[in-house]
Amino acid sequence: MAFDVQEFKKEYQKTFEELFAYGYEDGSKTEQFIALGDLVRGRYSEDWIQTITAYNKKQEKQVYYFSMEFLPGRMLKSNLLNMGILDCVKQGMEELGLDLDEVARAEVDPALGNGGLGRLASCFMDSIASTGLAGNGNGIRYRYGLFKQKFINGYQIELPENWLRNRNVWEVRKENKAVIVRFGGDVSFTQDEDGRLRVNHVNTRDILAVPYDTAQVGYKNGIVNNLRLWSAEIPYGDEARFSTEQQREEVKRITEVLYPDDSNYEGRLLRVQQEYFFSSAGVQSIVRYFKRLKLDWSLFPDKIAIHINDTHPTLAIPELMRILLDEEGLTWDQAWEITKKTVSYTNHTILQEAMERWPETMIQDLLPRIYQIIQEINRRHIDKKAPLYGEDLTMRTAIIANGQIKMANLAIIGSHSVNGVAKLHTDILVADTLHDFYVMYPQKFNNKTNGITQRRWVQIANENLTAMLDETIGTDWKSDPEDIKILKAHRDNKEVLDKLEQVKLANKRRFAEYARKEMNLEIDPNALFDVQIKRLHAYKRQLLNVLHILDRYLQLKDDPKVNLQKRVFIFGAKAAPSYYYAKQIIKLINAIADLINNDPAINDKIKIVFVENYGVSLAELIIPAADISEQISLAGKEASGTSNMKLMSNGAVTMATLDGANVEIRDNVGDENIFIFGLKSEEVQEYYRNGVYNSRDIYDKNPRLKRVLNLLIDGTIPGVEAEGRDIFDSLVMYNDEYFLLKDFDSYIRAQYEADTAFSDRDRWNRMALMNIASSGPFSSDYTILRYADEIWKIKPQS
Ligand code: CR6
Repeated sequence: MAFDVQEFKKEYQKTFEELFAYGYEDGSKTEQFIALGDLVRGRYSEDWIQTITAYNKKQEKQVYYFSMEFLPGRMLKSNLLNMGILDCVKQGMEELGLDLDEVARAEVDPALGNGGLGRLASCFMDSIASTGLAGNGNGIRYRYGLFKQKFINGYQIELPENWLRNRNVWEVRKENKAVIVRFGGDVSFTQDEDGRLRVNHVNTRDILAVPYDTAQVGYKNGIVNNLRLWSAEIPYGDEARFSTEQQREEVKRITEVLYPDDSNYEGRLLRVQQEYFFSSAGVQSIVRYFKRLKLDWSLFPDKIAIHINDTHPTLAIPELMRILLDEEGLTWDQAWEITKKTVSYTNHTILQEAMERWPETMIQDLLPRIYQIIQEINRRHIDKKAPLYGEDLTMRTAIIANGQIKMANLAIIGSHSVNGVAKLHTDILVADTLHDFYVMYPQKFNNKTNGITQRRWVQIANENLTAMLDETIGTDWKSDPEDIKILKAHRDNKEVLDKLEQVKLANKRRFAEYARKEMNLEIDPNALFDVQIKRLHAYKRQLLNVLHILDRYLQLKDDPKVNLQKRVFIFGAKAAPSYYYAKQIIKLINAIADLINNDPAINDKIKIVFVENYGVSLAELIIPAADISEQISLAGKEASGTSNMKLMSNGAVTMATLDGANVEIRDNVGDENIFIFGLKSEEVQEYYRNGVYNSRDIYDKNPRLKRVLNLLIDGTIPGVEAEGRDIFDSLVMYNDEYFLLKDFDSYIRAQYEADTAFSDRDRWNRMALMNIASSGPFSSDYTILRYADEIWKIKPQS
């Protein structure tokens, strides 16, 4: 794939002219990007073919990662980096009078995911290719990604995100690989001459699933894997059956738009159609591949692993059963054995509102044959387990109950592995949320703590830090992330600490520039940048952050001379459009920003920056500029978190509750390099169990907190009369579901410790250094190797 600069320049000019019939100098940034994208795709295509051919020839076991969401971010620089030609292309572009970064920004950031779960899937795709594993992604090619967020008068407004407006240079439409997915219809049975039952499934509504493939380039290893996203279309030759505009619209609707909910499920018909659509298409194309190998069906699990990312693709289980039973004529026991051995499942949340449950009648109408199979799985499960575990426990694990189908139960029963995404999360699954299943299947449960790819989150997002690390510890950390620990040897090296401070300052200036240009806000790069970037959710407690800001505000109002560290509070968060409370919090934060940013008495000691339309690209700008990483969810609620890992890798110090992967971050950096506060998970559990929490009581007895809370309702903050009242009531009158009031004091204390630490530059730089140096174990390369070794049973290619 290598180039020399001259060769690249020639090829780029040629590609551009062939595409647009004029010189690149006259092209728009978008055109310049498209030409570069086309050139790059052409450049890896040989390796792409080669990789797939080799897998097929060697009949290597392959994993298929089924995920409703992938959140790759812009792909140009990531592909260039992994191909090992980033520097060469950068120089070539420069010699052509172009700035690679500017051209790269013309790529539309495809927001085909909501948050952590989708981004994790993309980090995993990068790591699967980069560690040399035979792996494929399987998902949906949404016509519209997650909505674009705008603030109007401080309120969130959602606009459609037409990410395909300028053509997607990375995807390849594979019409010849399309499959038919069937909905509805009538099921009946007839008996063959040999006595076998034959299933007749007729009068179905048939939808064509067309795959669009995108290369997943491994890091300097020549491996190029495949991500397959399916699009719904009218079957060729079947146009007559979809003669009205409405019928045609219904087909297209299936892959039209991503549901904008994060850790919350919407029990809509269209959503379950999406889930079956991509699960069925994926399973069908896998079976088609396996059949070409001409092996005995019993070898299926030796060649194929299907991983389901949360319960969204769970219908892959009954779909595989259906194909093996109805189309391939296997017996139930054979099919069941194969299915269980093939499928594994990751749970990403314990929140009840995120647990998918579908009305039985909905599934029965939409997928009559799948419904029968689920019923049979359920019947056999109960028959088998009730004598062993008793009626009560067994019925609690039933797939169908009270007219609902519980997807997590189906996923656990129909797979051989169930994992959580951080140690604490897995412990809670085992001890509590999924305890009944743990009693039945202890061997299925395991932990796989999430990870992130430092290729995107350090090498691409933070070039300053990358250069500084290369200079200080060499370049091995790029291929072996653990090697970054060598940096610890420099913890007392003043020169290195100063350099690190300069790197951070440069990144903060870059963000300040953005705030000035895009938001018309002046911020001081020397202030402490305090960052909370994640979806807006009550359990993530952005409001606790707000209470701290208001507390500071009051102190400065009382005494403008009070010795407080100058801080810039940076927020990025989208709220699900129907999540009313979350949207009220957005409005509140924007109103407080207006108030404080424009109050001359505060004298810039506090600035609040709430960026619009937070996503992967903005994360790449903000994370390298962060001093503090806010990870302040109520203990037990955040399954893992992954921004915590990205921020630590970039030298931010974590302000954390002992939740999700924060616990493991603490274990790695040590208590002196993190700020821990708040209730522990067991304490929260205990409060829920004995029900003695009384937030009103705390409000009455804590004058400092009371004063802060009263700001929400006393007119101090203009324009939030309704929001302020509702939020106040949720905390004080309706007993504060997420214990903000309980954790307030210890949070404030931790924040003042952070102020003190920050004012000692050497101390702070050392903390930042220790965070970077301890971030290696959170590489998704290691996470993925553990999945491969312990769950999928596949080995890196040699
Ligand atoms: N919302 C968890 O809440 C975790 C990611 C990826 C989440 C978050 O803590 O880091 O998954 N859960 O494992 C779901 O999406 C259901 C998330 O992103």
